[in-house]
Amino acid sequence: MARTDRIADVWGTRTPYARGATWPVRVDTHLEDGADLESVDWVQTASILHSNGDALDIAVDDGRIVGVRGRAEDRVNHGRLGPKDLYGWQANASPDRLTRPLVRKGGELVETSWEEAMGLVASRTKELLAEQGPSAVGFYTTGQLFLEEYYTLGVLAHGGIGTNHVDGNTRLCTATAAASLKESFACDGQPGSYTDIDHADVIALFGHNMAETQTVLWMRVLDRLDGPDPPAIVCVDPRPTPVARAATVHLAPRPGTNVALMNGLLHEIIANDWVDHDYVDAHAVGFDELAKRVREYPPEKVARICDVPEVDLREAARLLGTTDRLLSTVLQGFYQSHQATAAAVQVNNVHLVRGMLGRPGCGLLQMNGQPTAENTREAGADGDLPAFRNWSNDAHVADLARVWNIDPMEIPHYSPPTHVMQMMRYAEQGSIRMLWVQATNPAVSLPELGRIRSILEQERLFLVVQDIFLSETAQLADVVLPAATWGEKTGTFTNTDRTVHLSEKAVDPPGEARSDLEILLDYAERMDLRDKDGEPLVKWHDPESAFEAWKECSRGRPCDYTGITYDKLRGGSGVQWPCNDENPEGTERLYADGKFFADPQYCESYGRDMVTGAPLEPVEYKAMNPSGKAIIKAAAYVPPHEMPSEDFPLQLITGRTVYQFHTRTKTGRIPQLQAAAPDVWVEISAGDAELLGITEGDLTQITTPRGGVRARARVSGIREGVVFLPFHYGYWDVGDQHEGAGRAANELTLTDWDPASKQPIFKTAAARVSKVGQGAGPPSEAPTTTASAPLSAHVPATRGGPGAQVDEEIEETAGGRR
Ligand SMILES: Nc1nc2c(c(=O)[nH]1)N[C@H]1C(S)=C(S)[C@@H](COP(=O)(O)OP(=O)(O)OC[C@H]3O[C@@H](n4cnc5c(=O)[nH]c(N)nc54)[C@H](O)[C@@H]3O)O[C@H]1N2
Ligand SMILES: Nc1nc2c(c(=O)[nH]1)N[C@H]1C(S)=C(S)[C@@H](COP(=O)(O)OP(=O)(O)OC[C@H]3O[C@@H](n4cnc5c(=O)[nH]c(N)nc54)[C@H](O)[C@@H]3O)O[C@H]1N2
Ligand SMILES: [Mo]
Repeated sequence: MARTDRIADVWGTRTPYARGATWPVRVDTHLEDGADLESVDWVQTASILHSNGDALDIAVDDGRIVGVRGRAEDRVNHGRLGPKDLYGWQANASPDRLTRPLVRKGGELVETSWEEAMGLVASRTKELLAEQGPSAVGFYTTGQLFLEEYYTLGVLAHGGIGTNHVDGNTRLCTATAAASLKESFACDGQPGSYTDIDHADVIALFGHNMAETQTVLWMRVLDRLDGPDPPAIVCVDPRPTPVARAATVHLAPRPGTNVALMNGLLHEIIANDWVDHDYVDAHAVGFDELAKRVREYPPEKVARICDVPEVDLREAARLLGTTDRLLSTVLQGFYQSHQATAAAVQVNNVHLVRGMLGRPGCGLLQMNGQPTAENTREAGADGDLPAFRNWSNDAHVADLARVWNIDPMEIPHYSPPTHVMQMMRYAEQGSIRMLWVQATNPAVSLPELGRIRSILEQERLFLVVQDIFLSETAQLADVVLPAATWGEKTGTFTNTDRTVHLSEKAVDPPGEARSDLEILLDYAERMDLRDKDGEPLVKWHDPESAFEAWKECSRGRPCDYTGITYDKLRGGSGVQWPCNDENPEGTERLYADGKFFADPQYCESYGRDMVTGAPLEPVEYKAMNPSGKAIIKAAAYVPPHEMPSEDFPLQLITGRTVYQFHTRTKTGRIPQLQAAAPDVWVEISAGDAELLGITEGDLTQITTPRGGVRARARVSGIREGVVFLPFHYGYWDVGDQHEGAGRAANELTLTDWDPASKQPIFKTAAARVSKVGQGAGPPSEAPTTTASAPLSAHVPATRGGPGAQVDEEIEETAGGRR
């Protein structure tokens, strides 16, 4: 047994293993001081602070959560946990939790009863439906609830209220994952599996800081790297992330040039004929167009556009082009950057032209970010129709109407679902008059916050916020609904590689807080939503009955859950969908047989034009892809919309650090995590710092055409011309140095989105940085263990101390320690 400070040593003790071997078990446990192992009960769940789906058990003593332990038997993590999960459970018992509903009276939020709060929500909905109809009502949900909750929301919003204004914060997160999969495979769903790490010879990470954002998946990669025949790593990221430091080839492109870079890589793959022509001929359409397009992107030209060394580009292409087992992952460095969908699609193209799908080690993971984002998409809470039904296929709409026992005309499908940036626009213009925000904090997480605040503050907008804390958004609400959260309610959720886990209730929620499912069921009842026989539209009453209803909705669709039950998920490992009569134990990889969900009658989507975003007509799709093959779609590079100028000479990118989660409503209240990354910082290169007279720790002002933010400088190995801000820091615990100035990165970001996925662009904006005041400050408090590692040797190392000790129990087997 090792005891490790998992703030200082984020990834813990190595357990090397060889290609094709089983990843050894290491069980990580963190309990509060004095917890009595003899008297605790263990309650099964999975992690809720990222999309990896690490399975764990909650230790419960006397009705309280006292710690967590990774689940050794689970396929995802083999017992391991990351820092956020090891310490994050403490947020549940925070004294700041919301315990009673609040309503705004005389300008103030005051405590009230559930009866009054829900009565108000229902009566306002009814008034608006009578006055204006369903277009007055919008729902903005999340990637952090459970499948059962999303499905209930999907049914009541689409089938009951009949509004097309339903989206999730998954729009900011994984809309491009879904869009790119729809473009290439005509359907959402990750082809790959985490076990591909066990077999891959090359692992390529595109705009993905896996080391900090899926720490356990990265432990798996690190253990392969420490074993015999380690894989080569290709990293595409402008910052020196821990991934970049472990890479065989690190390409640090200018932000916003991903399409040029991918076209350069594809140019080399095709020019060297590293193409699996048999695979392409049998299973894909569109190759010739790609070959023609990438001819315009020779390495010397791409090296200039992206500002990367030509030799590195060629070497990366050789690695991707000559391996037999390639695993690729893609995340926000592509999804939130310029030409998001077009860039992510080019990664799919690498796998298609190389025939690298459906075999061990040949994985493609268009990653998710949030823990339950997959379910938002599956259940239709992001505006799409449930179970990957196609809103532009009338037969699919009719089939959904059959499942819900309503008239097909009651399901809005006359136009694409309204994405959240458009919903904000409608609220700004006054046509959306009620907005119900669930488990997301748009007053910190949406771009151009000055504008977002002015929209959410409007008197004429009835704002309902359902949260567990009084977030920046909740403070603007007319009604605040206190929710129960993870550990306090039961439900299922699905990670990036389609593994479904059950999360059981371990303790009671605080005060009068209610689960999100209870809140939605109560609303459906108050709205008296009915099917066409006059029966209640929402026919379930608890998580398990909701899950059973969802299973029927998923029957025969790509994400088929019909073979899964709560009991099947209890005790052992999670199960990967599709799980049905044909695949009773689930499905490790999609498209193993070169067959896709792309048949015109079956597919989820006919795709979009990646430049304009216009949906393809059914006839256009049928003409292009009559026999349902994969689709190779080419794209030309165009420069980012906001380029550096004389006034704003730098490129600003934003993102994450390992110790904090999003707007920090949870992690900011956890001593070990908050102390490791207590305040905002700005990463700047040594060259730019020198030019601007800035040294480590100086207070600086970062300005874009939208606003300003104050942050202490971290002089780091980030590429020149680029500055980075973490977006975690909002306004609930600001210190003096921010007085009168902004702190949230999104004060600076722009109102702009990808035409195909509608995902906002958080990763390219022009900015300027200047020093505030005179004299050097103390070093910035940015972590030293991560991408923000300082160049200066004088910055104290990030440590957790006594409260951060974690037990690591390593299985001693042949495959284990070497
Ligand atoms: N610790 C922690 N883990 C998390 C989360 C968290 O908040 N904290 N959130 C979860 C969620 S919801 C998500 S979506 C994921 C996100 O996980 P990631 O996508 O890994 O995280 P980010 O930091 O947003 O962005 C990744 C990288 O993109 C790079 N980048 C920026 N612009 C560009 C560009 O133009 N091109 C390229 N190639 N790279 C670029 C940045 O330098 C950054 O290192 O993390 C999940 N896991
Ligand atoms: N500049 C910039 N902006 C970004 C990003 C970026 O990289 N850069 N990343 C984007 C991405 S990928 C994401 S995912 C978003 C995240 O942005 P948000 O979704 O706004 O961030 P969170 O802090 O996770 O907000 C979740 C809210 O739900 C509450 N909550 C937690 N659990 C529960 C529950 O069980 N029930 C209820 N009802 N509430 C609960 C929390 O207290 C919190 O207020 O930010 C996006 N914004
Ligand atoms: Mo996300």
